[in-house]
Amino acid sequence: MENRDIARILHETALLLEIDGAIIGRYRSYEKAAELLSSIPEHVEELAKDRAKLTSLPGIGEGMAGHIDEILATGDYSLRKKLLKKYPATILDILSLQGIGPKKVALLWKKFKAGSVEDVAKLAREGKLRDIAGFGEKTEENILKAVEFFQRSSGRVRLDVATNTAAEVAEYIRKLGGKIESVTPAGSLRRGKETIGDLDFLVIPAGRPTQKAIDAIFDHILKFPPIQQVLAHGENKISFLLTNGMQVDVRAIAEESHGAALLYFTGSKEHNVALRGRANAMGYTLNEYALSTLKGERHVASKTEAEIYAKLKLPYIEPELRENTGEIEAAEKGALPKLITLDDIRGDLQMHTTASDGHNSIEEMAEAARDLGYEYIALTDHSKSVTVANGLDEKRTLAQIKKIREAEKRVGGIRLFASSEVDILKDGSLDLHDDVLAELDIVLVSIHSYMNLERAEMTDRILAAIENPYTQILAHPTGRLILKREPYDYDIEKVLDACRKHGVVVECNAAPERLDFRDANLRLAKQRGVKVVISTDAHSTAHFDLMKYGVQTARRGWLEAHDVVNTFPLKKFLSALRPKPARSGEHSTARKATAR
Ligand code: DGT
Ligand code: CA
Ligand code: CA
Ligand code: ZN
Repeated sequence: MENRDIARILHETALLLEIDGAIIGRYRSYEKAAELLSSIPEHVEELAKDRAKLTSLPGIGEGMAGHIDEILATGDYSLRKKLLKKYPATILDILSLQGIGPKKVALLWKKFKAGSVEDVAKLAREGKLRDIAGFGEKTEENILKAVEFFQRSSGRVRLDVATNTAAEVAEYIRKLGGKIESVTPAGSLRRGKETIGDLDFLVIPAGRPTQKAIDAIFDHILKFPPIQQVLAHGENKISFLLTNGMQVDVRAIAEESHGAALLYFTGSKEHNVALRGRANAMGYTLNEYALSTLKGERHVASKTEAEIYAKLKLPYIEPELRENTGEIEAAEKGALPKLITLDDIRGDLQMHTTASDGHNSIEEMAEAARDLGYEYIALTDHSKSVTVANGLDEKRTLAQIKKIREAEKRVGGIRLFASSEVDILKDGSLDLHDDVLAELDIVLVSIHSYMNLERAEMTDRILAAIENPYTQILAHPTGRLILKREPYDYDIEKVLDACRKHGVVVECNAAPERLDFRDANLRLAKQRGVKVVISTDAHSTAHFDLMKYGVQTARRGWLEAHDVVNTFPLKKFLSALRPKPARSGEHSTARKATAR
């Protein structure tokens, strides 16, 4: 069992306990354990073999260790199951509505027996929520908006959940060994979309496939333990539902049609339709088996995607670009971007340490980053207004800067930027005094409050932050949380133009719940001449691995290495940032952010 699976069960238990009115200490202990498990690099299933190792983890006592053992042994947890007898499983969906927490869910259950998003929507439509303490007419309106958002996105899962699930499915299928040639994920996952509807796999049987061989392959796959229901079982296709709710489609295809099938099942549908139109205009037909002459009497190409593109007089088009948003026209003109890759990344410019809400120390983060081969990182703990994350005030920020300087000497081999994720206040001013901003090597700014301002006010607020001479990077620029929270409403083009004017870089936050800027906005940033930085917003060393999702999103935004400042070597990176304001005081102990 993976850490995240155990963490999910503990997290749900915490939520159900809170809804059930348990005391804070009780549900917080589950929540803390869940957070810990999803952030540590060690494999808990291994650790749990030795009780002392498990209980040496911070916040894991004998009691919690016992619960973890139970989850590992049974795949579920009795308290969670007991609570789910009392409340419908759909009650947890209500929590994905923005602005509704466990306390409100508990209240709605007590008063109306509302146990699903539909129940809550009905109450809101009937105007029954406005008179409850803590709700009101405005909340009712917001709930209806949130319901609409929920229904639009329901059934889809985040890219990281889909990626991890796909890896487990593929690993299981690979146990077939010599019976298969290959197994490849296709569909929206291969295109790196931020949310995934279902997983699509292509399996190529070894040798000349007989129906018997395909049946044997499918028989093996259908024994994958997490399957909860088989949805379809045909000659060359099976579909099933996993216990985590994801649907999986698997198709068996002969080796000779590998490229055609991969092209077809990778999609997008819109890209396929456009390619088929092009094929027809050239006197061909294109389907999942081959590119053929119009009457289908001769196969022109089928083995690799590249061959098919070539016959259509196009260079190879990367999966992330296949959305029919101009990639075919660009390919025709030889104007496709040379997309950024994970290997291009040389540093990570947003992360948190134990000084605010991170799990690891400055040294631990620095060593892990150095081991990844990074040349530089910025340590960006929260500033004081973000009290829930134990944000740092001026005094603590100055102390943190000192610690970062010392850690840099101790760790060696990597440049550490003393930085801060400075909160943008409601009026657009920054949350730290200028004297302290001047001491920082890099100033990141972002919003964590008043996210529902009117469009004009929000635009002005962000513009004011960009105009602040200390601002260098605008972090998670739209504040959206995938499947949870809509982006702030503001004039993105105006903001991008201000970024270009002032040399402010925009972030592509790689955390899979954010991916912010999203693909289309990254493309817009590039068109408007604004540079991008891809950062993980790591809250532990394990999160450095999330960089891949940021890079994938950047690829979907057509970005090349030269569009992204953290692909640059140290010196060039620093010169790509907005210069710091000239200093007036002469007593400063600050050091200019130089490459040395
Ligand atoms: P998803 O699962 O909603 O995240 O998105 P996809 O793109 O994975 O869509 P899915 O799973 O329905 O189908 C996988 C691929 O199969 C899709 O990207 C393109 C291809 N495909 C599916 N249906 C059609 C169709 O009606 N026409 C064409 N040309 N291609 C299709
Ligand atoms: Ca799919
Ligand atoms: Ca599918
Ligand atoms: Zn933040």
